[in-house]
Amino acid sequence: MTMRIDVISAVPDSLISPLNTSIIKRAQERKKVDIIVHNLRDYAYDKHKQIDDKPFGGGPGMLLKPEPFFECIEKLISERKYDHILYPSPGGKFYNQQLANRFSLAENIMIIAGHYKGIDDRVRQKFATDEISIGRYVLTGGEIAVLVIIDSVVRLLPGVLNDSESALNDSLMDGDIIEAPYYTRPAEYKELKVPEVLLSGHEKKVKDWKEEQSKLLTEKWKKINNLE
Ligand code: 6GU
Repeated sequence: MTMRIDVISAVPDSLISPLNTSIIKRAQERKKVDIIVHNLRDYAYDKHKQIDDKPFGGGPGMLLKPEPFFECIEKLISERKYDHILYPSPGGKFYNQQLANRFSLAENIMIIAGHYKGIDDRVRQKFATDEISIGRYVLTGGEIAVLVIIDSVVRLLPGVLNDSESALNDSLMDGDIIEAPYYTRPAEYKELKVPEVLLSGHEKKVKDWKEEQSKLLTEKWKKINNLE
């Protein structure tokens, strides 16, 4: 089965390259996901193709007008059923691995990217099923959040990661376990040494070391992030 993801953006160029790179590119080539980026401006119907306007009530900055979004979203909705219509916004629910897992079960997802000061709120009211924030900081627009969501969801789709890639995250399914550090050759570089145990070839000792490191790093991670 191929998941379909439609993204609506005022700056589609900011999405195209990242989505056509590395594992997400490969996932599309393998037909595990079909990602379609819609240029909001293509749905502007006035002759100047205007997509933004000043906010009622004043204030700085410009807003994305409702009509181009309504045109685009209503066309898409008339064509298929969407399991989720996501609106990335600093006011949304904090994104986490659980949400990524849930979204990865969908057949069709739509993502509405805001830009500038955001979008006319009627678009959110009318269509958004999930409002998602990717953290407590401010971005210039929703596009980077769109990429975060797509990346975290697509890597979960069956057949996207190869065995060697997915083995990396066996224990990471809830994102709350930090893994032991990794090393490759050379065993010594600029006087920096790879931990001896990893060179020993002693399977049991290596396994114990990784578990111990993981435990220590997870504890440290909880501490620096004020968790538990
Ligand atoms: Cl989803 N959008 C913007 N503009 N800023 C954010 C965000 C989203 N999540 C955290 N900060």
